[in-house]
Amino acid sequence: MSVADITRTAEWTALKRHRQALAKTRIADLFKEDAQRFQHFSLQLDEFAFDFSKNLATTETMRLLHELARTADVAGWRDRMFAGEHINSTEDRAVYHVALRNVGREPMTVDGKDVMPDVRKVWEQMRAFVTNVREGHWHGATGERIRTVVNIGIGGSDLGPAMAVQALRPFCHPEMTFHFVSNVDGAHLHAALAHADPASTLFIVSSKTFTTQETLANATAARGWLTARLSPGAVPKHFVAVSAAVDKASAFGIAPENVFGFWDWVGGRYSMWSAIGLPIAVALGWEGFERLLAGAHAMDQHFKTAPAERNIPLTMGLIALWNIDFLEADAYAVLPYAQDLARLPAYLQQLEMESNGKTTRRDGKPVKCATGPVLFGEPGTNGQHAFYQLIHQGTQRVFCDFILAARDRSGYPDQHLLLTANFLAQSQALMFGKSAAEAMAEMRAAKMKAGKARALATHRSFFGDRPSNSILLGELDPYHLGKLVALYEHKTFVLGVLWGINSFDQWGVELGKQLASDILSGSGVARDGSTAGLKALYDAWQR
Ligand code: G6Q
Repeated sequence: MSVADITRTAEWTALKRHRQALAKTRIADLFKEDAQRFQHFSLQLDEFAFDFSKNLATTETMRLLHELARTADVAGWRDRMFAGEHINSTEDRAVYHVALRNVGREPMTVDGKDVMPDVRKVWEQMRAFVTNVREGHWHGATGERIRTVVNIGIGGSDLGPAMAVQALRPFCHPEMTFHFVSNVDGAHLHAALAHADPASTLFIVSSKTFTTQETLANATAARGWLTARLSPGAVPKHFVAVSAAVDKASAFGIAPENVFGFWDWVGGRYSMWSAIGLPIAVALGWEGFERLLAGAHAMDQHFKTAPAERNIPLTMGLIALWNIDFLEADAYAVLPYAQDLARLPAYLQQLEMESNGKTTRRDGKPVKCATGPVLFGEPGTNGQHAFYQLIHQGTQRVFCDFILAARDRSGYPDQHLLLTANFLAQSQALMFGKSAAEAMAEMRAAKMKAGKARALATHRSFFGDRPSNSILLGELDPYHLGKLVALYEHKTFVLGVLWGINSFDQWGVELGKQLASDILSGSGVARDGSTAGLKALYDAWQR
């Protein structure tokens, strides 16, 4: 089993000491010392490369980090996850999303039961449904085929499918439109339905519990919209559900055969591989969805079997820990150089911040080191013209992941060359920076007067030495997206094990939900002056 407090281990102390020894070393120096640094500090899994060479990490750093991983028993925890043990201790559940993409034939058991027959049964149900809808055999109440799909869900029942359908846009059914409605703000539903034709619209209500306030409110409003335009009897032809609570979905008016099930061993933010991925499967077709699962499965197999020093999720987790706890990074930017990955940072925000944004260890004691950082991001090159300024010259230390697909499907190859040049240039700029002397020399070479150049030199200098990883995919297709997302999942898990926290619960989101109920019922408003004052203004402004 893992140690309770990782910061009290000899390996942690050795890393602290090692960090001091590197105090005067810059990342760029490491490239001068080792002409083969890229080969030594990058890992590959087919057409998937993870380059961590632009980090302040030496062979000794990696040796010490791997020692730490052994002490924390990362491999043991990984094996317990793959064995279906109840590693989600506070909810007493297995963490078994890896079974959902087990495209091999081996059984996978939870509590002594092979879950694969049930998983395959839902795959068959999904496959039949997806084919019917895509080929126009599923008819709405007036006999129309389905052209618009509206997924209603929130959090884990929204972010994965919304991210993946956008990421895989070139692979989606060309004559169908997909909307994802999550926010309880009616504006979100309104925007989705503004141009929708009820006769050809299908709603997928996605909720593991079928009790989530936002989802039920949106689903009820959508049902009202549909029945007002068609008829109350139209509901079964226009609503299906994805839920672990079949009875509750049936009570809503959804035929039990149109409820796609999943299980309590699937955590919300790890659920896009389950029936929660139904909109992805409708968009891509069943084979495309299977490719997504196969890509994730390939990463699972790699995580499970690759030796520690060649293991991509383990290495990525260790490098993140090094940046967060030893190099004191303040934040973490995920920067996809792919417009279609625009929702990836939001997806990863939930994955990483809900999983590892915690201060209590598994043993109930407080953690003694920094845990999950603030994660943010936007596609490059847009981010370059917005927040990269702070990453280059701000006082906050941000470590970055740059992501690019080598082959492009946009049909604009010249633009892909520009995109690629920017992807490569940004991590280079972060590493090298520019000294005031270099800035001065540049300005003087451009014939600027010495006084003006001197005044501007510090403004135009960059610290450099900012760490980053680069991830290069062969192509942004279902298979590679599966690998990419599974990589981030396992890296998040590795970090949780190292910090000694449970990455699979989310008690921190409960309090706000409770207070919203109190406020809705009126009892919570007078609890503090600010709330009471705001509510009084709100009421006054209704008139
Ligand atoms: C994720 C969380 C959370 C959850 C939503 C939706 O890990 O559990 O984001 O997915 O609260 O819950 P339901 O699917 O039950 O509506």
